[in-house]
Amino acid sequence: VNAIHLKDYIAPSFLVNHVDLEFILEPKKTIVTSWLKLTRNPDVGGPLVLDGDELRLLSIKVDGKLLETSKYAQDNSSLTVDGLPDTCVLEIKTEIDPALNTQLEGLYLSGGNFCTQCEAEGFRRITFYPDRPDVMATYTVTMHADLKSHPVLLSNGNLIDQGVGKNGKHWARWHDPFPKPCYLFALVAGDLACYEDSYHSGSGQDVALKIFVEHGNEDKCAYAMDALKRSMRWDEERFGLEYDLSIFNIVAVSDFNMGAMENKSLNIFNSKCVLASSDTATDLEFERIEAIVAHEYFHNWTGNRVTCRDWFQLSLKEGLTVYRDQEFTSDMRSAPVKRIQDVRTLRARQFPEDAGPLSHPIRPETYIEINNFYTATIYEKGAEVIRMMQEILGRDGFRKGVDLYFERHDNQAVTCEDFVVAMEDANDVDLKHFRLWYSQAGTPEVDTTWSYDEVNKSFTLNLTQYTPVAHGQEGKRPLHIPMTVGLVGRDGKDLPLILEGEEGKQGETSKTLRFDQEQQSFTFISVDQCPVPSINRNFSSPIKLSTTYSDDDLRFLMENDSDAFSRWDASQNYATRLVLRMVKTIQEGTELEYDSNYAQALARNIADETLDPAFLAQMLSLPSIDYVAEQMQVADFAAVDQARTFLKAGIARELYEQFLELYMCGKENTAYSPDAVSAGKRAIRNVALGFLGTLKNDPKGLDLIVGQYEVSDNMTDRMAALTLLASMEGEVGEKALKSFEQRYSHDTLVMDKWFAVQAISKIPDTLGQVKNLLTHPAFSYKNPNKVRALIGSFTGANPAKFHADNGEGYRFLADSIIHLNGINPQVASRLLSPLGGWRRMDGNHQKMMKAELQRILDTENLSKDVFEVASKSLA
Ligand code: HT7
Ligand code: ZN
Repeated sequence: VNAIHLKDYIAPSFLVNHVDLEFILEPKKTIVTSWLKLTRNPDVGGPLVLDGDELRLLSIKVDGKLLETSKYAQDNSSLTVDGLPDTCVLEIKTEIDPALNTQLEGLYLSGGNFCTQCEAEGFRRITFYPDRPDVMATYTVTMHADLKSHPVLLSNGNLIDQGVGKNGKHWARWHDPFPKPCYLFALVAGDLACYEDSYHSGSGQDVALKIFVEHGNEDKCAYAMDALKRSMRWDEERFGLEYDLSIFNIVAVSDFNMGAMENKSLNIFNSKCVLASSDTATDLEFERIEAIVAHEYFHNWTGNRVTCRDWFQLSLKEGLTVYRDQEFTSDMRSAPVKRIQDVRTLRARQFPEDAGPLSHPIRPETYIEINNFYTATIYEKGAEVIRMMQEILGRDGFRKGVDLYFERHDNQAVTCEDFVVAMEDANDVDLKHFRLWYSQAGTPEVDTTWSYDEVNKSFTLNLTQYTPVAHGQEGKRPLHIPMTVGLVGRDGKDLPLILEGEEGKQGETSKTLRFDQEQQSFTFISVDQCPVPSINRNFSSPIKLSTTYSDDDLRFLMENDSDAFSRWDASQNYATRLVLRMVKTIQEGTELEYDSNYAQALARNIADETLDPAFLAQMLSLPSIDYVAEQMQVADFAAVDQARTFLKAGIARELYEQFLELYMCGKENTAYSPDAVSAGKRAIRNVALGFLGTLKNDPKGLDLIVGQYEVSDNMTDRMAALTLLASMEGEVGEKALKSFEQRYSHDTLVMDKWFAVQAISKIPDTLGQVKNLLTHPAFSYKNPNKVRALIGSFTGANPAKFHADNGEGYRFLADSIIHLNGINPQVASRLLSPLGGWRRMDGNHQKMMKAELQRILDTENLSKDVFEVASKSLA
């Protein structure tokens, strides 16, 4: 299997100025004809090499003349044409079978509708083409289809002509005036309903907005549409970026490998990321829809107008666009809560990835299958790197850099380096050292100690950084880390900060230090009392921080830190500490003891009426089992689960009255609204209910849960109750699950929640239940949402069950991957990561996990996707 290397990049030998495409759409036999207007790239010699995958070549013509077979050569992944004139029109006719396409890459069918997915390398499954992002062309697309079964015909750009043909056929022609790489090409043909609106831009342009969905789902589009309009406005106001066409379409499909795709003016979405109503979507799903709609829309500039030179630069568009969507959500909702959620995701997904066998820098240097590199590192760590630049340059400086980036690179395919250079040039700064974040993998670990000098009234913070050797990368160097700190005085208020050497400056209360050596000390002067330092405020850098905080310090910060993120982080830190102490006790076989100090600090937060309920809900949410286990040398998921449950039940017992009151007082009699304030109120009530639910033999709590399940008028509350009930053995859980199934059996997206809630259940035989559900009529291996809901939730979100001592969780995952390898390799390989964590397990678990990885590798016809992840995981 061949690996691709960044160092081997060479520019394309031919450029494509314009593409004409014609599709005669039939489910089992679609004929695609392309006319490529080619020009030789004067800088590069060699023949024209086109990519192709699972295509049947019918004919090739050059400038209208049939090409003899001796003039071209074909293998199973390319078509090479030699001796072409420097400019010509190459006409290629191919045949494809969309009905057979279960990989969901290229042209495929979803619920009988034709749709495409071309990123990263799906266009080569439609026609022979230089399938690389640095070949940018304008497109004209003509499609013919059956009028009755496929009345809606869409592609990128503007509809320029359409008509009705013979034999019940019709056709449409679209033209996209913006040059684009082929990964942004899209086509949809189907029987779809349309939800319409319009947008009036700041400069006075009207844009027609349309969301196409399966008939019957029109009433679930309003929220996505509103999110789209707010995104368009926000991008104008925050970045001065306006939409550039008079039409913007979104199509929702049921079968989709990821969340959504930013094809120029024709975004295609997983229906899960569009459709929402109070009865079908939870608050978190509403929030996710808002963020994904925004993300795809923002790609119009960061990704489409300025795209990537090659796929090693993926974070150029993804990290930057994630950063933009995070900022959008912060502005739409609560900024601290958004930051907390993003850090939770980073710690849950990116940190383990960066510490494991698949660790890679945000600009990787090699890959086997690019689909495996749509990772938390490229996306989430990539966004953190952008955020650090904005922290270093300030908001205005960052904006100047972005402006210059667009001024220089509009309509170009560029590199991460080009982005950093624009930041430097616009601000006249040197980011040479900072660039290391692009090429060095691994999460830096920062150790801090501090001392207060009573006599000189000074406070010194000592920082040491170290990045562990990640897979394949030795010799880590210190990074340029922007470290935001504050000093909290005994009265709980921030002290003014004056750094030694900056005496003349007015004391701010938060300061971003430039920490760029292995060891550095920072001394603050005129500190009139011994403070508690608040370090890495707002998570100014994506690091693992190790401190010498006492329990008292953590409680103090939990109650006083003016930085909401650090206040929450102190709470997480403290709870993690407690759970780890209890794990030790469990492993030693001694009796667990409950420490009530943590609950008392939480109680003081509950009593603080100035706190936003959404933030309080975060304060009260304990760190996950995975997160705590991640802090151990040898992970023991069962013990962490037991200790965490013990702590949660202890807090519930101690703060029983407070939780009851939180639950009762938050009750609202108004109709459901998905806005952030209302969602925050539901969040805190459901957190309270979750605590009450941990108390066995508490009829009052159980009544509240059952009552909430039965009477709630929205999916957030119903799901919160069902999640608790599904983990209860016996009739009460079964009854609720049955009633939910009956109520929502007609709604495929809601049924995914029903699968997921059973897969994460704590009942003794969860795996048996999951296996039974594989034969449920609503389950299908061909639908990625179903696979992720049932198999992915069990293997990725139920660690205590997945790591069962008998190894049956591992066996189940390997069986599922082997089966899915033949259906959808992308989905199969994305399921693999839990097995890659074997190094952190004890010897017995290690052996079983490795055996399953080996069994996967021994499978015949293994896809590149699964091979790459499984082999790297085992290495
Ligand atoms: N840019 C999009 C990535 C994507 C994708 C990648 C591989 C295979 C299928 C895919 N579907 C979408 C989504 C985004 O980041 O906006
Ligand atoms: Zn994206």
